[in-house]
Order: sequence, then C-alpha cells, then structure tokens
Amino acid sequence: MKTQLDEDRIRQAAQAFGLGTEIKLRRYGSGHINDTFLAETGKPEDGAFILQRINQEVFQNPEALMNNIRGVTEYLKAAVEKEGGDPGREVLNLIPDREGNSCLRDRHGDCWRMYRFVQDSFCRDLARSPEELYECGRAFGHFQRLLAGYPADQLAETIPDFHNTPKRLRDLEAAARADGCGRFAGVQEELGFFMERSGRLGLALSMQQRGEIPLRVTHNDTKLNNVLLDRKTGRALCVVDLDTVMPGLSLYDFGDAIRTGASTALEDERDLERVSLSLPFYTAFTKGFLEECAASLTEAEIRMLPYGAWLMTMECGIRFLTDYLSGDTYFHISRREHNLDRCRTQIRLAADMERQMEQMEAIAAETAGRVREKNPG
Ligand code: ADP
Ligand code: GN1
Ligand code: MG
Repeated sequence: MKTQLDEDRIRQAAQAFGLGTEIKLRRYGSGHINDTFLAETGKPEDGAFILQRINQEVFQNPEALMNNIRGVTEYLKAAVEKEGGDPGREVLNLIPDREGNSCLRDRHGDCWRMYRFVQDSFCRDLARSPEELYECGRAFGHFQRLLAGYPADQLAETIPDFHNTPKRLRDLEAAARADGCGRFAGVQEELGFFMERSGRLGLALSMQQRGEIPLRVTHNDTKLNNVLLDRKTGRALCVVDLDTVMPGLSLYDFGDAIRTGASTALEDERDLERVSLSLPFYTAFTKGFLEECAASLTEAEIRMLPYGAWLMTMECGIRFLTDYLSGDTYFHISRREHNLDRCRTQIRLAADMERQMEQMEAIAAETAGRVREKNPG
C-alpha cells in the first residue's frame, strides 16, 4: 500500500537532498506513475528541481532502478558532450542526497530521487503541430542512436514482461475472471475488441525470438510528455522518465510515441468522435525518428514500425482495462471511469490505425528510403 504524503514529508525529503526550509513545492506534470513535485528555492541562480517519490508498487527494486538511471545518464552525458551538445540540459541530471546516494529511503520506507529541473522547456500531452512531432521523433531517434552501444547486460529489468503483449492479454483475462469490482458485465464490448485480435499480439515477440528483429536498449515509455522541447527554439531537448530503460524492441519506442503523439485527442478524451490517427503527425514523427536512427535499424525493424504503433495502442488499452477491472491500483486516476475512458480511446485509435495501416506502412517505407538515400551508411 502507498503511504500517505503530506507537505511535511515532501519537505523533509527535499531537505535530505540539500534544499533549504524556504523552498516552494507543488505537484507537477501529468505522469501516471510517480509522485512528482517541482521544488523552487526562490533564487533564480539555483534553478529548480524535480523531486519524485518512486512508485514502489510498480517498481519493486528502486535501488536497481536508480542504478540503471545513473548508468544511462552518465553514458548519455558523455555521448552528448562528444557530439558538442549541452549535457546540462539535454540529459537528466541526478542530484545525490546529502549522503551521496541517488535514491533516498525515508523512515516510512518510501524512495525519493531528485533531478535538476530542465529550465525553459515544455512538453505536451497533446501535440499541436507536425513540427512538434518531428522534434519528438528526433528526440527518441537520437536517444535510440546514442544508446545503441550501451551494455544491455548492465540494465536490471525494472518491470518484467513490460511489453509482453500476449501476457498483458492473459492478465486482462484473469482480471475479467476475478471481476473483483463487479465491472465485468459493463465492459463486454471492450473485451471483445481485444479478444478478437488476440492472434496478432505476439508477432513482434515471436520475430524477436526467431532472431528476425534485434533486442536493443530502448526507453519503453516514449509518451509525448516524456520529451522536453526547448521553449525558445521549439527544438527537441531532453528525454525524461528513464524508469523503463531496458532491453526492448525499436518498434516499442516508435509505437508508443505514435500512440500518444499522433493521436488527435487526449488519452482520456470522452468524446470518441475526436479520436483518430493524424497522418501528418505520424509522417512528421517518422521523419524525425528515422533521420536520427534509420542507419542503425534493420530493414525488418523499419517494416515493423507501423505495426508497433498499433501494438502499443492495443497493449495500453488492454492495460487500462485490466486496471479498471482490478480497481484502479496501477495508473493514477482522477475520476471513477478514468481507466475505462482511456481504454476506449485506445480502442478507437487502434481501429483507426487498422483503417490507415497501408498508408502508415507506405509512409514509413518511403521516409526510410529517402533518409537513407540522403545519408547512405
Ligand atoms: P511518471 O513516471 O509519473 O510519468 P515522469 O518522470 O515522466 O513521471 O515525470 C512527470 C513529468 O514531469 C514529465 O512528464 C515532465 O513533464 C516533468 N519532468 C520530469 N522530469 C523533469 C525535469 N528534469 N525537468 C523538467 N520537467 C521534468
Ligand atoms: C505510464 O509514467 P507515464 O505516465 O509516462 C506507463 C506507460 C503507459 C502510460 C499510459 C511505468 O507512463 O507504460 O504507456 O502510463 N508507465 C509505466 O499513459 O507503466
Ligand atoms: Mg512520464
């Protein structure tokens, strides 16, 4: 069970990371997993800080998770520096606690961490222009390219079977059978949508098992609001939310970004008429992503990217419905039917992707061809 948070506890955690008693604190961002706070000292020269309580129901070994993040951010900093970038703004900067640890355990058993707040940046829950999507594509493509040489065996698996979609479906079936909240009868249509497509959910994993697509170091949670853009230039700046950096498939990172970035509506939109896949946004993301990492992807991986968008949308819908049936214990919610609403947008979006799949495939193939022509090898 999560412990209750009050202002004093958050303040004490901030102080353990070296912040004074005079700081201003407020909840920040729209992430579904951790408790995130912005801490400001009031002195502009100090900058600001992101203080997070790590969700230990989701991440059972926060120390191993922080080891991953320390390793990955150090590696990224060196790579960004080598390319002439600014590691202070383009990579998450961890602040150790007063004892030098990147993870603070308080007397309630909660785990906290602190990052430097990336100033003059913004992120979106819903994209406003193809240019923003192009920049997000560049950010995640760049991330993938920079981490291509990272030793995967040094990464702990922070959530086992995170993108094992067939297992996610089995979990949904189990939640439906248990029907712990009496919600089963009300979700027959939604369950039916996923069950009818069960045969198509294991394709990526079986290709990986047959060696047809490679396991890489991937981000695995490439939601649009996990990219910061530069407020002044609008350019891609920094990828955040590194909790799920683990071995994975390139189509997961491409796919989850399309799921959130190329949707014409928010993930929890109630008016389903507004939910569709925007091809201009999809095209822009694909261009940014492939300009950065096409050279390191195989033909088979590129072919699978559009399927990845559909798969990640299906998987997320399945997870939202599972959480709804299980009593909303995983994702943060702010209304009773929140997870069901989210599940319905994912169904709508996946169905729209099915209608547009041929175009999505043609766009990915053409873009890859053009990028490679310009930049052979
Ligand atoms: P969650 O796992 O709950 O999604 P995130 O790590 O993604 O938590 O943080 C939530 C939000 O906080 C992000 O979507 C982003 O908007 C913002 N954020 C996180 N880290 C930083 C940072 N270092 N600088 C600026 N904003 C940040
Ligand atoms: C969570 O942490 P956040 O809000 O960026 C979730 C993702 C889901 C997403 C759905 C660790 O992402 O896997 O796709 O919600 N993260 C985790 O919005 O489960
Ligand atoms: Mg996040």
